[in-house]
Amino acid sequence: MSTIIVETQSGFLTESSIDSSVAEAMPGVACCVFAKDIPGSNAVGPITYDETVLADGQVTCVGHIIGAVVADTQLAAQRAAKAVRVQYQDLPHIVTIQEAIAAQSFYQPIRTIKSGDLEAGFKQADHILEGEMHIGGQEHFYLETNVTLAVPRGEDGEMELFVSTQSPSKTQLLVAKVLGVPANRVMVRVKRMGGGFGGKETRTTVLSTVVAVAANKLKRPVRCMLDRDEDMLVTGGRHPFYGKYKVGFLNSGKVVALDVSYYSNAGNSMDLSLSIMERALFHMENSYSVANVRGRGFVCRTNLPSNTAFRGFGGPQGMMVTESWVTDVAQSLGRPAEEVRRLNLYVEGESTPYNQMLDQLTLDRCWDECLQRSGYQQRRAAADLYNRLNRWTKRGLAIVPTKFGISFTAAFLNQAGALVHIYTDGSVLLTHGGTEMGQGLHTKMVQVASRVLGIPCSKIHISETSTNTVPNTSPTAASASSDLNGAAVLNACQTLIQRLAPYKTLNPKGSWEDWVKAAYFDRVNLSANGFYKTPDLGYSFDTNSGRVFNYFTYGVACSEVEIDCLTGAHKNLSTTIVMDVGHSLNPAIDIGQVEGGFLQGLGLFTLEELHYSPRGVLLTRGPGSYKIPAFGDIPTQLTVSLLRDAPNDKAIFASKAVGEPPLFLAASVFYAIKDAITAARVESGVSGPFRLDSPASAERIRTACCDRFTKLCPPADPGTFTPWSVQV
Ligand code: MTE
Ligand code: LUZ
Ligand code: MOS
Repeated sequence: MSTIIVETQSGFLTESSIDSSVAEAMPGVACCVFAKDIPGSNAVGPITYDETVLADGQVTCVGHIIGAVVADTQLAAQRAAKAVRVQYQDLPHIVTIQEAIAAQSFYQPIRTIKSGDLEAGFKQADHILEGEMHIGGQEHFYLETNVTLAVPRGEDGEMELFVSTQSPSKTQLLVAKVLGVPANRVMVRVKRMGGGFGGKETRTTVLSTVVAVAANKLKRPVRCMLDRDEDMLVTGGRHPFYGKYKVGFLNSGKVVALDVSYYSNAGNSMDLSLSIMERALFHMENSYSVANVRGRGFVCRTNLPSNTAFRGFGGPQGMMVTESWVTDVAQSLGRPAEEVRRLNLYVEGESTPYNQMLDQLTLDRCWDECLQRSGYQQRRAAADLYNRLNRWTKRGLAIVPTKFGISFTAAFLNQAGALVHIYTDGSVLLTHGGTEMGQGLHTKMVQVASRVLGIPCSKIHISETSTNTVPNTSPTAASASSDLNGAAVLNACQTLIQRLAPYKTLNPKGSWEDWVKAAYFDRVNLSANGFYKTPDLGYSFDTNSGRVFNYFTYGVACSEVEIDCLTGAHKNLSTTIVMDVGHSLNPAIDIGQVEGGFLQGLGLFTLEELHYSPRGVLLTRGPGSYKIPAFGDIPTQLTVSLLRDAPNDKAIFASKAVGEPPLFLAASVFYAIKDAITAARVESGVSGPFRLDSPASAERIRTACCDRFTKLCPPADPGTFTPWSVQV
């Protein structure tokens, strides 16, 4: 199957303007599928039903799916899809955040978090400065693109789907809605994904619902896997953000007031954009205590493919702006940024702007250990010397903390289930609500079951995730899956252990297999389900009270870079990370997660840049034009250590969530680059705060270096370096 993707800007589409007659007559073509073929509802979306399965009338972005062609081979389907003629009438459109602000094109509500007394804070301040920053979006670039196989079962409207998704339950519900059948007729199965990174939390239904409609129409199995260019065009990515801030601080560097506004480019539907903006606001102070603060979040409606969850879920964008103002404060006082960061770091017992008290805080331990392990002071001295000796290459350093809130911010999602069967030969089939995407969740869940049941991991098997074994599951997201599913697995295994206890007592020297057999012959239920919900959650924006997060994962990274002031190229010399993941369930997996998250963040903040035409056509649709990190981008020296002796009493076996938190630590590379640029500017006689947008691409580094050559060029719009692309 191949999808027909609109290649125009937002336009008005009528039935008569689609001509599929040529396509339908092509060899191998089984049929075309359009909105009229949807038996149930064409109104879909993960939370708000503000999307279509197949465009009907209005097309709201380049990449909005209009229809599909089903053929006997992929090639035949793709050829036929190109032969479908679509005519449309151009409508006004909004592409960039700036255009959305000008048109006041915002999704509602506009969120605000306020704490302290902003006016009094600014009065108390010795200095006030303002600044702004743009952070570009990011393509998920999972190795496996979106894919769905839908198999109609020919009875009672049943359909079975094999989907590469983080959300089997959401897929089940939406497919049922689109087919007009109850959810109990739709079974979704997920063996594993070749990476998800948030890109398969909701946007997978853009494809899976279409494949289901096609399979339903033909009453035959239909499969579709998007090509890379289609996947990049259609399924959206990380939200670009624009942040504007005003910060008040004392001569000492202590920040006393912050007024910040965030604007995100959400695209043509709501998707998860409100939750993503909320998470950005919940991270607006990163790891720093600010007594008087107001943060506002504006979610911009634009004519781009809907943006969605991406590792960090707005948190990194929120904290990136924080680090910008921290850097500005240090630069305006002429103080080392590292001192200003340390001075403002939270201490135990303080509260966040959303009134969550911080206990078991390990930020200071991570900070001190990172400073020491990286040899920060020696490196600083060596870099200063290097910079005195070199005019056109400069070195820079930055040490950056992070604090990441663990829980879905929508409280109801913080639940999980498990189903455990013991077979009479003693082998165990384990199922839980989470999906495997390379993060090692299944390995960790087997470890949990092994520990509770007291049997080796080799006796336990996880086959897949499916909606008919564990129902009503939350997406595998928010880094919380081992916390949530781990506790549900623990719950189920404890039930089984209790049921087996009498047989163990009767035969203490027996084996696991003996007890299982004895229980079976005694007619004991050897299958149990488990359930867990995170206790004590329930934040309200109206009252700014109630717990948002179960706990926080902390980390600190120190990075050193070298920039070439004349080309804008840079080298990542070293990064030292200290991460608090509690008592790690599996240190090998967790270190891999820290390294992977860091590298993905490094791509976000220094390499990856989506280019759009002024009409909103995505130009970067493959690795040839979109640069993701490669081996050479890994810091020459990269050290990851997990903080010792830091048990977490809020999650399974004293562990902590790890998946998303380390991504932001790549900001240390960005701010090390900014530090190196600062050294270059000083030699040109320029000092004080300056704007640097993300990613720190070669163009941005080069132009920010501000020397006699850059003065020859007319000043570019920040972030806009080529006439054919715009910053969205
Ligand atoms: N690691 C790999 N290898 N592949 C992925 O797709 N997704 C990340 C993170 N680590 C991802 C990954 C994201 S966005 C999240 S939310 C978590 O894994 C989800 O899994 P967890 O809850 O089990 O940590
Ligand atoms: N998904 C979601 C998430 O629905 N809510 C969240 O809070 C969240 N956080 C991180 C990643 N995905
Ligand atoms: Mo991750 S962005 O929560 O899938």
